[in-house]
Amino acid sequence: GDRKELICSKLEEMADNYEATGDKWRVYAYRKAVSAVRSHKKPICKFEEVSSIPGVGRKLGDKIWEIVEKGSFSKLDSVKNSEKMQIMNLFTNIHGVGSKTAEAWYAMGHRTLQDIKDKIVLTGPQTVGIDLYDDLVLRMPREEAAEIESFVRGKVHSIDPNSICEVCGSFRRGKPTCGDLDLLITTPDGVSHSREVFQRMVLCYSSNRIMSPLLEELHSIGFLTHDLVSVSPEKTVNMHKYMGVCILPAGENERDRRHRRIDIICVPFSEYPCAVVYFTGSAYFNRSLRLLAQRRGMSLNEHHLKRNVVRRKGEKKTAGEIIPVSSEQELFQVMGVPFRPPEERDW
Ligand code: TTP
Ligand code: MG
Repeated sequence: GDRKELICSKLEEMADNYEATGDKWRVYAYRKAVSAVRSHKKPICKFEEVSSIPGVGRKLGDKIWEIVEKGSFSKLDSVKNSEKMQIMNLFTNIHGVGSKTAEAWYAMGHRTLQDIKDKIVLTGPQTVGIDLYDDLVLRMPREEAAEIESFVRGKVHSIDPNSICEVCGSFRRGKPTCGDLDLLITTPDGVSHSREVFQRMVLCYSSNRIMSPLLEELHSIGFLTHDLVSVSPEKTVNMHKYMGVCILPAGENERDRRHRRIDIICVPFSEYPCAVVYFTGSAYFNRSLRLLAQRRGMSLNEHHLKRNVVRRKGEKKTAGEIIPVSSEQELFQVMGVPFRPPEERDW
């Protein structure tokens, strides 16, 4: 029979292991292979089928064939069972801990979460990450993400009925589970294409008028339970970014609610299309889009698309000019890329 789901789950698990050790290239190769296997239309029963999948090289092909033949993946089993890998996974699953920190803690001889609690001076976000470890290690079902979204959207619209509030991230890409909820907020300002200084004022205005009261209310009703990072436009570029933890009120029939990660980001209306594309992702898709922009003498980030950007040896020589775009569609069009719906933006 077809073993696609088994193949994908084993490769995905291997990618997670490599992520914990910081091996970015292998993570990339394995994730890419997962996506190639998923979108392969025919069942995979013969070796020739494996090697014909675009994006799967010979080495990975051999591994996939092992999974097809034996139903197991010996390299994954040995890596997974190694003590070090289990601990690296344990540590990197703490919010705010990357592979370098985990590696350092391991080298210092720490092996358990209790070791970390007792012997490490943690950052604020890491402390939250450890306190809520059992909840935050889990991805939330799509249905719960939708509930959180409509809950927050209701609050946003009761503050300002004209504002626009949209979930991005893995939810918008149609994923069955989400690591967090990425919520983007903006207010139509009627002055979109005017000077940057003016837009900054407009952002500060919506940040004061919408974001601040929103966050205050969500805290006061106990929906937001922990703050991770909050950067307001006075301190940073054109964006008010809040990262924290929330919990839905328990309904009558629900099992206990869990804490979930939520990001709420407020941007000026003129930057909304670029922000939507960026926060929809995936991170891999964003990288491809940025490279594509560069090849056309443009540059793209979460704020703007710019033209006439001259680079020499990868370094920007001219800053370029902002190309105003009013929608995602227009952004793709100006870049000369066929539009891709969010569900098709994993790569
Ligand atoms: P995430 O919420 O980290 O990613 P996600 O929503 O795709 O997946 P998950 O279910 O695990 O939450 O970030 C949201 C988007 O921001 C992501 O899809 C693309 C963009 N992004 C980058 O482009 N580069 C990055 O390094 C990160 C962290 C995010
Ligand atoms: Mg997300």
